[in-house]
Amino acid sequence: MDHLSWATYLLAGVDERRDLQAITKQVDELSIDDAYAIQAALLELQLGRGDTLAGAKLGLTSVAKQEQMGVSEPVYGWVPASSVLSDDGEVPLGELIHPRCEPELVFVLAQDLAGPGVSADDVLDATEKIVGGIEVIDSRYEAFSFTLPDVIADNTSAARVAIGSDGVGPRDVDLTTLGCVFSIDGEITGTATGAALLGDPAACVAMLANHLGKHGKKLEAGWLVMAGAMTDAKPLVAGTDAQARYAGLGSVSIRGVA
Ligand code: OOG
Ligand code: MG
Repeated sequence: MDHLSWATYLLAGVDERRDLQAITKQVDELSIDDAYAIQAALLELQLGRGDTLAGAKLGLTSVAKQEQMGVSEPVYGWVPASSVLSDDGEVPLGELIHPRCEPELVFVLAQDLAGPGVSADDVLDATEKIVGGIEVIDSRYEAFSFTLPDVIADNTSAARVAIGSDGVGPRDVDLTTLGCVFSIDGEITGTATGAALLGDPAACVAMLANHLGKHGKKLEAGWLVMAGAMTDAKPLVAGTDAQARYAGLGSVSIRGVA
């Protein structure tokens, strides 16, 4: 399989703000390994254009998201620096295809984390602080519909992310009971605690470090690591105000602008 040509196919969708037919509709088989190889080639293309890495992400770590997307396994991807929104939280919609937004806990790392063998405890030791965030996802596939390998190849739908300004030390909070209230235009659309993320957000980050270890990569000091959405995602259209309020972490807001 030609990983670079599929990466180029996906990047054209990003650049031209156009949705694409899923890869699995066009090939007989797309293995998970091939999907991560396409994802790696896509990242190389982005870095080759001057982007840098701000961190890494998990996706589909909550039952709410797995049920919404019909995919029941976690996925791992990258957070390019160009995807981090400025503090005003404005999301220019002309740059995106059919964005959705979702509340996420974000780990800011003080130390590298290299798998295999990384535990949830190791993650807490390596974390500087936990902050609240909102991810804007934007599947490059038609109808926001995909299989597991498709979404992996597409860097797990990553598009934009807003990061809160208040953080808390990883051992100054119980991540499993940390509550989140997500609202769209002032209406609460979802609530969850950290335990929604496979029982423990730190264990999710450990899984990501161990996944990267298999590919000779690691999570790096200074990176943002997004643990995955705690509730299902909601459409972000012009004028939409999305707000995520987190116990002890303050709130994060974004707004879709035409
Ligand atoms: C896949 C990306 C999932 C999350 O937090 O669950 C993700 C998608 O839903 O398009 O980022
Ligand atoms: Mg997400």
